[in-house]
Amino acid sequence: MTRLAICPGSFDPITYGHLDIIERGAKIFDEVIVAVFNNQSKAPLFSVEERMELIKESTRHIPNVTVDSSAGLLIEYADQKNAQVILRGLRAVSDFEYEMQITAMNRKLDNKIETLFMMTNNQYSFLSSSIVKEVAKYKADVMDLVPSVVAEALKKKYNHK
Ligand code: COD
Repeated sequence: MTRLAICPGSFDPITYGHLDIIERGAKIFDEVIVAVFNNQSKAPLFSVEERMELIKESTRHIPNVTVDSSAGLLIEYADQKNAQVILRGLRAVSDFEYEMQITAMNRKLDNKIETLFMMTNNQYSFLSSSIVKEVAKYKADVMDLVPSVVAEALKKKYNHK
């Protein structure tokens, strides 16, 4: 049986923190689908297509990773794909409460699919898409935080030369 994990998120845009979770997941599972969803509580900077393209460029080196998107419920998507696992990253205690809520709701909707959490790599524990957008907007260097294609895309979005 192919062991398939879905790595869902808004990825607006993908950061080295996300990429670390995706790379580590790809070592454990036969296949990882990075799936872009809209988070109702976040207004995205990049369109779904732009986010997918940035993830594709950033994960080109990982052969068992594919990129997809969905406008539906995560648990229904995971079920349609016959995934065994939803893979999420955890940074700090502040992530925990939110993750517990969505995991509990997903389990109520479908209890076959497990949610697994991977602790962030220490060096990325402070890193989030929001913080990257905040500093990129003010022209700070984000090369250590995101793949270079993402840094370029941020410059374009904010009309920086
Ligand atoms: N280190 C490690 N992990 C990280 C880091 C980092 N520096 N940064 C982010 N991550 C992890 C996050 O913890 C998360 O696991 C993943 O990477 C993606 O993060 P985000 O911020 O891009 O994604 P979220 O949290 O906005 O994603 C939420 C979903 C879009 C998955 C959620 O809203 C959803 O499932 N939407 C679909 C509709 C649905 O089913 N809703 C019902 C849920 S109960």
